[in-house]
Amino acid sequence: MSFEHLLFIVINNRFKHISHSHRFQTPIYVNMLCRNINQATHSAPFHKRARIIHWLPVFVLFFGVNLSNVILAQGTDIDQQQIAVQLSAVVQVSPPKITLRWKDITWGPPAYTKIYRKAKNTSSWGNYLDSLPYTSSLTSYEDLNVVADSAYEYRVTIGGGYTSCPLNAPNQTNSGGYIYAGINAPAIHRRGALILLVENNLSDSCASEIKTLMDDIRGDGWQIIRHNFSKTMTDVSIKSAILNDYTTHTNVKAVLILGHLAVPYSGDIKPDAHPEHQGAWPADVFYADMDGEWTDTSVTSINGTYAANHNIPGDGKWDQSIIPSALELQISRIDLSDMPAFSSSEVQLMKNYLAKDHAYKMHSINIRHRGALNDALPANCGEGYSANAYRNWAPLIGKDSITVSGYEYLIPFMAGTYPGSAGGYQWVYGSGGGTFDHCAGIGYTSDFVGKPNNSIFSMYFGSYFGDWNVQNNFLRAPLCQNPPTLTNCWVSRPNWFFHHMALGENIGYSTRLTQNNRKLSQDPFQDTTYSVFQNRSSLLVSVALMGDLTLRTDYIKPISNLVISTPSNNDVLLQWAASAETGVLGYYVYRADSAYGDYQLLTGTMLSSSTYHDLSATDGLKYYMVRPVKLQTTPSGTYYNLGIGITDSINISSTVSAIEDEGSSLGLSVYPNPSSGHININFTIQKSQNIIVEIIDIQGKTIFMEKTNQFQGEYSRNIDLSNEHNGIYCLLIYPAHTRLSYLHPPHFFEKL
Ligand SMILES: [Ca+2]
Ligand SMILES: [Ca+2]
Repeated sequence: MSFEHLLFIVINNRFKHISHSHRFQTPIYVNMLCRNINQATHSAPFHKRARIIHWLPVFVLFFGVNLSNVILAQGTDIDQQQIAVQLSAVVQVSPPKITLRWKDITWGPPAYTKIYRKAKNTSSWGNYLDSLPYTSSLTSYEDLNVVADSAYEYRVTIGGGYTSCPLNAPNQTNSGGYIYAGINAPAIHRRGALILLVENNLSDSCASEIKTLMDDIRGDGWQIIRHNFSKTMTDVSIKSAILNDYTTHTNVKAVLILGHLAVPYSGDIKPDAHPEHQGAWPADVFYADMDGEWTDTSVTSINGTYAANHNIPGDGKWDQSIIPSALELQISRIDLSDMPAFSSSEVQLMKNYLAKDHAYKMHSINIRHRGALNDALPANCGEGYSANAYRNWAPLIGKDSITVSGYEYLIPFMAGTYPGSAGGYQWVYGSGGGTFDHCAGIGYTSDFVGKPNNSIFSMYFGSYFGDWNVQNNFLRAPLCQNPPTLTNCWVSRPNWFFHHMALGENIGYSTRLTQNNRKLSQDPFQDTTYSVFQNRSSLLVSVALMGDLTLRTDYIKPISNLVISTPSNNDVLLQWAASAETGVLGYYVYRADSAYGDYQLLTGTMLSSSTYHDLSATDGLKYYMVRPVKLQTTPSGTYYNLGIGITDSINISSTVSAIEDEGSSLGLSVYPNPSSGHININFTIQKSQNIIVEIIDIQGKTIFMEKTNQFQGEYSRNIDLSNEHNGIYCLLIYPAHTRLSYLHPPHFFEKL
């Protein structure tokens, strides 16, 4: 008999013993899993699973085996899918309609299905749109009270069935799902200002990679305020710099940390329910709360096993266990320091990370829009850990694109070593008993070495490793593999909500919603905006995103070869090569006065050509950006998806003129001016040449363009602009071989 078989029997017997006994259902275990800081303590007996989870790290720590089979062999409380309503949407423009669809819920069985709807920026759902008696065939809902070019957030709650879990008074099931569904939802042109904090050593050693990161972030609609800081700078000093930016700049929305800048610690918490792991945990949320009161005067917590978690008054670790006020800013960190399991240096790991980050945003790597999960922790009396995967992934990738990897280790599965798993998974979820560098059923930190996979967003849950500022930490490990996963987070305590990403929001947006998802009361079943069956640990200071918060789910290829010129006083001409993306509808052009400043949209409507004239620029150094746009279809409907903008600059001076002096000899006449729509254009070309005649509107959009080869003699056209809007137009006449000079100065006329 092998050692593993022996261990299996030992553990199996232990668990059987527990499951047939009430001796462990004592208040201490109720406390372990239930009583997080802001939650009510339950006097009801706690379920056996609490005990099993507690045992896991002990066995794993000493014996180092995969216990997922063992745990699953015990049977689960419920199928964790039952806790998540897996929503998707099909939309129609005319007449406008959103049809929600979901997978049937069977536990209970349920008594009712309720549909709620709200606007994105409100927190309350108000009264439901509809409440229907539950039937197993009720798996869709049509909303006809919608308009196109809009998006709506929905919640579907299916519940009222019976559950035997004693925690769920009055023993009623309650499954929920969320979706942000759009009918051609508008493009997101501006996302606000992002404060980029770079650790000094990385600033030098990764200079060009960080420049590319900044260009990509700017190209996604962010302004950037950058600081390089030392590792030794305190969290108080860093926070002070952030606060200064927040108050002196308008529209600051996010903080992104590169490297091992000071890690704030806060609270007296144990979200993984281990008494020996209680105390202060890493709390980057400290950097994202602009007006809450953070104190270091009251907490004394010194009974934990790990000195890093000890917290006493005046030691620089904050008292707060829950965030003292809602976070104003999105926050995330790319910290790849102290990861010796990967033989590469921190600098090389960062270079690898930023290279993948860039390639993903350029849509130059092939992403499989599907998810893989390995679910080694059972539901724990309705606390559905993997429900986080089902609930979020249905609106993002579709409920039919979710693969359960089974009892195998997830890391080699993702690396494509199993049938059908080649090509990777955009989303990954894994749960299992944990230590700082291990998640049972998923693998060890060291397992990520040499097993590249194509995943982008991951979420893992298990004991210990949510406390991430530790050598070879498992939560940071996926970001260190090569090529790396781009984000990771410790989901389930609390539950996370990523559904807005289906229509173009970035993962930092979802992170902040999750961090701010505030309870209405001490009732652990009641949250406000995103209510989930047994949402433990919400508002805790430990909720954090590892990786680049600006990341999104869908990127399209950018434009290339942007050339900017000034053919005349009044005109800045932009030309570019089209995006190679299939299905690009057109382009938007933006202008700013500084490289990473506020880019204003110049084109009110989308351009269909690859040329733009800016007639409104003033003198000085100007930065221009061009972004392609595509109508993206996702399991949440459709939205206008902007590619990363490409930028270049030009110095505009009104004393420079490049007009060829043939103008007067053309004998140009444009009449009537103003006109009501039909205008006549007449001029004469003396010397045979290829010419282009173009009319643009005041926004630079091309209204009319005609190229004529080997033209000589009189040019005469009557052009119908009666379907165009009223306003000022500009006529341009130039030789086809170059747009850098004109045959006549730009000629303005008006339509009334
Ligand atoms: Ca303290
Ligand atoms: Ca606040």
